[in-house]
Amino acid sequence: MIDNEPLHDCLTRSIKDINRGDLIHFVVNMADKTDKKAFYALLGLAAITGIITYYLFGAATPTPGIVDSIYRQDLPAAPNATDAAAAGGSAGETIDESAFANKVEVQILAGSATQGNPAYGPDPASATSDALVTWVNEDTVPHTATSGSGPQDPESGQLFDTSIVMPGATASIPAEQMGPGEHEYYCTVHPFMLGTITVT
Ligand SMILES: [Cu+2]
Repeated sequence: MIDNEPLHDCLTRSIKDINRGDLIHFVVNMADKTDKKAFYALLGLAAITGIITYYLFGAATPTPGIVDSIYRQDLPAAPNATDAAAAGGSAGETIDESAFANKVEVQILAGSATQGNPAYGPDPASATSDALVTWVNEDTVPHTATSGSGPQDPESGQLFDTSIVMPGATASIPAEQMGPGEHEYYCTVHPFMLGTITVT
C-alpha cells in the first residue's frame, strides 16, 4: 500500500494486478506445458460448441411464411381469377359474362388499403339493371366489395358480396341482383374503404 493512497484506489489497483497476474500466469502455463492434448481438446470443444449453437439457432429461427401462433386461423380458400368472377351473389352461381352486353367496370384502386386514399373508382359508379358490374383489383393486396355501410351494418353483405378479390383478379355481380337504387358498399378487409353504386 502506497502512503496516503486512498483505500479505494489501493483496492482497485490490487484487483487489477490480481486479474492481470492470473491471466499472464495462465497463458505462460499453457505455453510452458505445451500440452497438446489440452490444446486439441479445447479446439474440439470450441468446434462442438459452434456446431451445436449453429443448429440450435437454426431450429429456433422461424421459417418465413409459417405463422406459429395460437391466434392464427386459416382463411377461407382464396378464389382465383376464374372463381372470383363466379363468386358474386350469395348462392355463388356461375355468371356467364358473355350473356351481358352491358358491362360496367369499377376499379379497386392501387393504394386503397391505406386509409385516406381513394378506395374505388369511379365512385359513385352507376349501372343500368341489365349490366354486369365487375370490380377489378388494381391493388397489391386482397379487397372486397361488400354491400352495406360497414361491418356494423346489419344488412352487410346481404345484397351483394364479391368475397375476397385477390390482386389482379376480378369479381362480377349482375346489377339486377343489386336492384334499383343507390347502394353503399365497403371492403371487409379495410372497412374504411367505402363506395357507392347506383343502379337505374
Ligand atoms: Cu380492402
